[in-house]
Amino acid sequence: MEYQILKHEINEGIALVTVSRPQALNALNTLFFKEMDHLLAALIQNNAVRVMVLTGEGKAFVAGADIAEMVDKSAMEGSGFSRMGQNTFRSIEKTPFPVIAAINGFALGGGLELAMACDFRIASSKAKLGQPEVNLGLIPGFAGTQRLPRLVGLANALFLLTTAEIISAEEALRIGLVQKLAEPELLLEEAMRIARLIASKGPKAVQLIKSSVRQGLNIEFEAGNDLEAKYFGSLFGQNSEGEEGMKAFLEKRPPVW
Ligand code: CO8
Repeated sequence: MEYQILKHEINEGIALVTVSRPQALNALNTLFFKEMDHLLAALIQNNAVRVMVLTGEGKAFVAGADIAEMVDKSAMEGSGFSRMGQNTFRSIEKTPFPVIAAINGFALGGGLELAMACDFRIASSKAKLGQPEVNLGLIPGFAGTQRLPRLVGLANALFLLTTAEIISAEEALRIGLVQKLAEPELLLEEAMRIARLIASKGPKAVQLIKSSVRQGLNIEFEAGNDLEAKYFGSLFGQNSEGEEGMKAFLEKRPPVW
């Protein structure tokens, strides 16, 4: 597929994906969702990919869903657009590898929803984040009403969603919406440093952590424990990743994954 909006490159197990539609502040349109679905499927098939970093080109990470595309939609078309975005963002959440959002600027509306579908977020100290949908007489439609309270708690989520307040990167860090800040010119370097750190760990263990944590959130605690015990066991045995990691420790050498 010829990508018009998404740029991507894969180096040393890290897929760097850039939303590149800067003339519209990377606003999310139907083409974006088609391209992202296609690219995610290709990255999942590629066993070399251990971590993905997602960022935006220009002064925005993503300034929201494309208002120009949405304005004429009927109720049914609006729901369809919402479903399309929800499905794509769910696919990001379900990738076997961790996905890091590197928030380089505005992350508004659908843009913050996209960042929230990633596993964690690093932001430029100049980034601005918010859910301004109510300014447009809308609500978030890409699962923002579901993910935001899970990430920052009920009251912080309702505050952001109902006031449409745009918050600074520092405030986002304070409420746990982002996990780390970096100077704007060092953001990508820092995101890649963290991606390389994760890529250096036991690859199967990293995948099983993502799967255990994400699946565990949606099931009973005891069922989550069962899942964890099953995954834990799968890392043991002859020629297993766990065997190599533990032997390497005891033999005082780096592991060979
Ligand atoms: N959609 C379409 N175009 C956009 C968007 C957007 N979300 N954001 C910016 N643009 C365009 C502008 O129209 C402008 O285009 P042009 O040059 O042709 O006039 C260009 O990008 C540059 O933008 P500005 O000139 O406005 O740049 P500023 O630096 O002055 O302002 C802002 C930056 C503050 C980010 C401003 O652009 C803005 O407020 N953007 C809209 C932010 C917003 O409201 N986002 C939420 C959108 S709604 C949403 O995301 C709902 C998600 C769920 C959808 C569910 C499906 C049904």
